[in-house]
Amino acid sequence: MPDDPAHHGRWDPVVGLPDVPIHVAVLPTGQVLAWGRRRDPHGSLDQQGCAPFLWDPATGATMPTDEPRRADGTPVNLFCAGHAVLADGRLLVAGGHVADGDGLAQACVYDADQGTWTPLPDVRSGRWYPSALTLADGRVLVISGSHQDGPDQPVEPVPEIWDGATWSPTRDFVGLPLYPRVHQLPDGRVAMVGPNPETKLLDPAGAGDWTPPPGPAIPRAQGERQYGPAVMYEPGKVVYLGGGNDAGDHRPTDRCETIDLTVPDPVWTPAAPMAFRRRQHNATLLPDGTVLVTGGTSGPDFNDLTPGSPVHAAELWDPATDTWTTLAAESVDRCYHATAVLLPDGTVLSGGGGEFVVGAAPNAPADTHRDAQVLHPPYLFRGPRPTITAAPAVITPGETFTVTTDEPVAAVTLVRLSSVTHTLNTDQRFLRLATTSDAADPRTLAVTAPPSSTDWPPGPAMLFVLTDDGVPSVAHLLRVAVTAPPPAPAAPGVPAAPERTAGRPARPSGTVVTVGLTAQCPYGLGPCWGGAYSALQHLAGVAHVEPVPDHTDQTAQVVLAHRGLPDLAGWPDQLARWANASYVLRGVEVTLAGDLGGDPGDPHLVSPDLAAPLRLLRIAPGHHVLWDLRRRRRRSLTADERDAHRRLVALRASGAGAAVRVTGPLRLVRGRAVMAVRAFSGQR
Ligand SMILES: [Cu+2]
Repeated sequence: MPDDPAHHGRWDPVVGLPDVPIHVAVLPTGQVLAWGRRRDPHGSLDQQGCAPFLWDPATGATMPTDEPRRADGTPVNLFCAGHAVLADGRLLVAGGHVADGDGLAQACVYDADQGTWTPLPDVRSGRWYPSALTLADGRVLVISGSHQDGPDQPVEPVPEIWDGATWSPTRDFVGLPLYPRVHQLPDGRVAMVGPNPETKLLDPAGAGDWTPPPGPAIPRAQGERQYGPAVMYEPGKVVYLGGGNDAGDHRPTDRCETIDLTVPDPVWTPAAPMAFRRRQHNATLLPDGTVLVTGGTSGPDFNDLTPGSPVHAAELWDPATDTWTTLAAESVDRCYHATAVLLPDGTVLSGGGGEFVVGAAPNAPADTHRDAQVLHPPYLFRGPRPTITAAPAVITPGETFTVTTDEPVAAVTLVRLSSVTHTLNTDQRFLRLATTSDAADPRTLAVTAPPSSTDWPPGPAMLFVLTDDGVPSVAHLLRVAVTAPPPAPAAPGVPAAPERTAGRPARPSGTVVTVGLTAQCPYGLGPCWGGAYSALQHLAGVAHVEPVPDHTDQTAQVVLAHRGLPDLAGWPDQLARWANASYVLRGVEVTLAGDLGGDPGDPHLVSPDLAAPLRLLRIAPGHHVLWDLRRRRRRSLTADERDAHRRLVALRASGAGAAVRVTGPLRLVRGRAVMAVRAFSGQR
């Protein structure tokens, strides 16, 4: 019965919206706040101002709302910001957009009751694609995001925490991914589970130390998994869904893994795969504890919109049985810049997509979606809905409270209000609450609130009751109060502004290797650096990775533990294991010193650092390791570079001094390393 909505759900018709809902938050008023990339849909993609609007699920009406401004009245563009729903129900938004890769340092809050934005003190640097997360004690972690520093576009390595009055830095973490997948754990720490393959834990108390999780450091499968969502489907339990790029065909994966971060030795464990490969998809927790996946593309390009590549069918994962059910298909591509959120009536709003630049040109206007579509999940077709007739407006962790319903129900659940952008929703949570029904009237329930604030960070939440058949009520909106103790004041000696290089070991003295990496992410290696930084550290022989890449040339610099050549044969597979095709190894270049040897017409470099004389060949355009990001191809060789080998041969023929320093790309020819000479210095 493919059309039976009780099995596959049903989509409403597409509704038009004033702008693309790239950033979406469900407000305590039940309305939805959204904004897109630009204030004027026909204007530049990089204007300041973003024209937020409200959408009322009850009436379908949209209306403009206040526009965020700095304290001096300058409008700010909240596109590419990170956001979190605060304990008091306001939405905190940090960072924003100047240009791709270059973020704003602003922060502000939106008050749904007033319909106004209020500026906060700036964050420490421009943050483009940061994540924000409400912590157990009500403070807010803001982490990652890139900004422009001359030609480089470094990712801000220092996270910071908002305590309601000031921002405080935590320990730095070089190599943060953009929009890190962060979640509050029941033990108080914050888990960063992606898109990098290695899971890291941040303790937001005190100085904010980072640790790997206990137990063996087992990376999540399939390496770097960009634009795959992570969902904490129970306190401490996370599922990572698809994303990334297969090292072979560059398509995203359908694979899913779970990790239970409440046990002593957490490991990523395979879960059932999705029916479709997906990247740029959204994952939404539903009132019955299942996880809905919508949209995304199955094609090899970053945001592959080739007909057939975007996935229109939704699917539903049940953590209790680890099974997937394919649901009805939506009408529109929902890929890059699409969003999905659970609405208080148990339906899901899926909207947006588009508004990006590939190379020099923006996406086709037809691929920009100023619209949304509502899914009625299968549970809404399985019988009459129960009704909550009374429930408190505020609950406190650990307490027991009373809920009355119009009929006996089988379960009471809580879903936190949340916000979403770029397949990232840090705040969404689900919990099944323990209940006892009254012996005299089963419609009166004694319900146990979440045990503690670490299990359930404070803030607005949707309370649902469900029938035996899993049919949910419309939510009762309430607020979970803060009970976690206020944070201990930072110990003296905590760095006020930790230095990027502080406390790092001295740079080793081995060969310096320039590594050409082509990022699948269209913004290049400057902002899209975290996965590459992490993968480079796993290459054989690498003792040090420079903390900031060269954005102009799209290269990274590593230092080997030894003098001599890098492991040319092993590196491509080693990189693929960790970075997948999120980064492709374009080639490596080194500068080596030695004496010229070999036939006069076929010079070799001879050095005690080299196991064998290194053949020096003429450079061809396809060898160049440096990249032209705008044109998306290797840089052209200059006349001097094309001529370098001829001049080297002439030097050798002249019989003049043999000591040279030669720079050029290395590659393997029939299993032997050769260097294409791009430049050299020596006696003439
Ligand atoms: Cu974006």
